[in-house]
Amino acid sequence: MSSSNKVTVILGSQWGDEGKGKLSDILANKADICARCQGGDNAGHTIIANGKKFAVHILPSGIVSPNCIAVICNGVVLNIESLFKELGEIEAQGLDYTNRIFVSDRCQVVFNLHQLADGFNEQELGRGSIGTTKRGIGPAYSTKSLRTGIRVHELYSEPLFSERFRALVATMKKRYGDFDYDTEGELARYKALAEKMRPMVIDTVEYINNEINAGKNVLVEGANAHMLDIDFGTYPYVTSSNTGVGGALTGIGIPPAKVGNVIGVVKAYTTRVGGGPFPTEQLNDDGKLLQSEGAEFGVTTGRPRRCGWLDLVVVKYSTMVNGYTSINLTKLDVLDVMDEIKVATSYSINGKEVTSFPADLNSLNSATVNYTTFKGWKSKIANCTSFDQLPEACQAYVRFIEDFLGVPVEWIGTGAGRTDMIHIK
Ligand code: 2SA
Ligand code: GDP
Ligand code: MG
Repeated sequence: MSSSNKVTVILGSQWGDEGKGKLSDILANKADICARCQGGDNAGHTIIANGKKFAVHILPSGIVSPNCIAVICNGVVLNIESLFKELGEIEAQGLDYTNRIFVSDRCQVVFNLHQLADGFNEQELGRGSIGTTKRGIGPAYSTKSLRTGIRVHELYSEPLFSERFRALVATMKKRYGDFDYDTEGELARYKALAEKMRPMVIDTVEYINNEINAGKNVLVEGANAHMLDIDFGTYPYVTSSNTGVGGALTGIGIPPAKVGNVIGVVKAYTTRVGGGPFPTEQLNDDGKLLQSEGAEFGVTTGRPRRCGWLDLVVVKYSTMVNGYTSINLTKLDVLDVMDEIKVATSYSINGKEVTSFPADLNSLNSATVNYTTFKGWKSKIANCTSFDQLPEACQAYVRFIEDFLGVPVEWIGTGAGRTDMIHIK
């Protein structure tokens, strides 16, 4: 590999759960490093490989490939308990992770305090709640911005860590009232967890940049997705990080010139978990069919996912921001049963046609969605291994998406397993 080797970034283009984990796993098989750059254990990435099912939340999907090194970079908010729980699950599935997992000394730590705050915030919002995963993600990014958060390297510095931890508890109690919390007991517990993690902690900024310069193949696995981005998503119904290519740069500490391919993962229909607008949602039999055929349940919380038609306004917007070089169209097989399939191509708001996603959620409430309708192919595509083998109506659906976005569809998911993927070269 040459020293001009570029990083590949995998990003969710909709509201998450597009199937990033599956593509990450496929590409991680040939990668030296698979890195996470943002989010925390709110993510839920499923990998089905060699007859086994893995669900990772905080770990990069590359952990499933025996020769791939998994790196949790500075932009991630890290729940150390979740890290060890998942590593235990990985080990129980027969995988050895020795010397294959590194954690950035710059990560912000998610304490159970942040999880409590997440619950309190949601309670306060009542009917207007975000529908978070209650993993403490928003509060952890909040204390990062407030500069009261604690970074991994601080865990190893006394009396700094104890002082900052006690101060964090005090601030939380001022904000949320005097909740029950064994500060000294928790502090001791976190110190023990930190010691257990110590061999994994490195300066990932220096490590990854050196590895790229040495010609290593680095894969970045985005978590959550474009419409959950704190800047570009359906604010406030979003997560608390930048989920796009910008988040990959700042979340790892690499210059833009080191990024090569940016693969946008696009589910062949749309799903969303939690509250917030969803213009193409189908609260009818079509939505129910997508939900059951696609087995649409949250990997982290088990919540049923809301379902609707593919929204190309969303995907075009996400393509504009992230500059996808190719698309992985996933779960196309789920549409096998549909008589007809709809795709949103624009919205009409106050009599005007809108082709980019508006910032103001109120204007979305009055929007009508303009659809293009396709005939269903009504046959199973699970055994198709090339584009030519797909039924004609199915090919037309893929070509339409490709033309609309102006980006080639390079991968097509035809089932949940590692091998259920058409690669168009
Ligand atoms: P948070 O917990 O603060 O990040 O929640 C804020 C919003 O972001 C959504 N969110 C997600 N949406 C889809 N998938 C996610 N991961 C899990 C999965 C979700 C699950 O893979 O299925 O199991 O429920 C994820 N994580 C965060 C969340 O629903 C809020 O709308
Ligand atoms: P992620 O968060 O983007 O990694 O996606 P999730 O793992 O949360 O959800 C995607 C779900 O779809 C998982 O259950 C995957 O096993 C499954 N999946 C991924 N690709 C395909 C596909 O092409 N077809 C089908 N039927 N299932 C898929
Ligand atoms: Mg998911």
